Amino acid sequence: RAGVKESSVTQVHLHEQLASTNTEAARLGMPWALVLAEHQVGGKGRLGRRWSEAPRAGLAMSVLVPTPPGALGWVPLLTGLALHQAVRAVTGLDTAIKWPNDLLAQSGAKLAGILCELTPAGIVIGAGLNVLHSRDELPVPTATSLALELGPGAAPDRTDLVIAYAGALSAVLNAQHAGGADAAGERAAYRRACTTIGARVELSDGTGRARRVEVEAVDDDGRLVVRDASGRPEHVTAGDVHHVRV
Ligand code: BT5
Repeated sequence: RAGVKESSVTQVHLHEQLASTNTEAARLGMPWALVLAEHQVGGKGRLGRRWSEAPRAGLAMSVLVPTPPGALGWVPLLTGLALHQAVRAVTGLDTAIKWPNDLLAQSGAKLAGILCELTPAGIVIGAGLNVLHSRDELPVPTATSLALELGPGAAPDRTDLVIAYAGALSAVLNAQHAGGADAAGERAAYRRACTTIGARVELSDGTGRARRVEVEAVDDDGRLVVRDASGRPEHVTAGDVHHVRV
């Protein structure tokens, strides 16, 4: 990738307790410093929702990266790809990416969520991953953890996951920055791992209104291309999808 400066995580800030690693990464304002918390007590989800953690069971990780030129819509999606790759590299588990970036187990239960926030200093990329949780430690019935998915005796090492994620995140973002075939390769990898493409889903726009649509693709801006009953294609930037089983 001649001429493109490669970036990667340069520092790790490990906190015993924080309200939100995203808030701390924004406050710190240091590009590529990875902020971790053993216990995140005020975790933020998307659209004003909450992300719940059990102490020392999950991973809450945030990093501020300089805002890349163009293609901003792909940053949250490629973050999902990086986490998917890290989980596979460390545990062998093949997770499904639900657009834009939830990681689901094969059962459809949620393993991880991602929140990207645009700030004047750059994009704060936050990821929450359920690692060691027992059933009782999970906040909602729709959640699962890597330990539960892998079964007894196979609890993955959280440090290994942090290292794999930091490496994968810098690799996908550097490739996106390089453009051309590198960027196209990452987008193709995302599309392969994203099980929302080709699915029939309930699409809600955050106001509680939901409709059933068919998903055709993720376009070059990272938007979902859907078709409703009228057959008219539409490009969706934000919202929630629920995979519908048929
Ligand atoms: C997300 O939101 O999935 C994004 C979560 C991002 C969390 C990370 S942790 C590090 C960084 N710092 C932060 O403050 N945030 C980021 P959303 O799609 O809105 O999903 C939230 C919903 O998922 C909640 O309303 C619950 O129903 C459910 N949920 C909450 N905690 C969960 C968990 N640990 N596992 C699975 N589902 C959970």
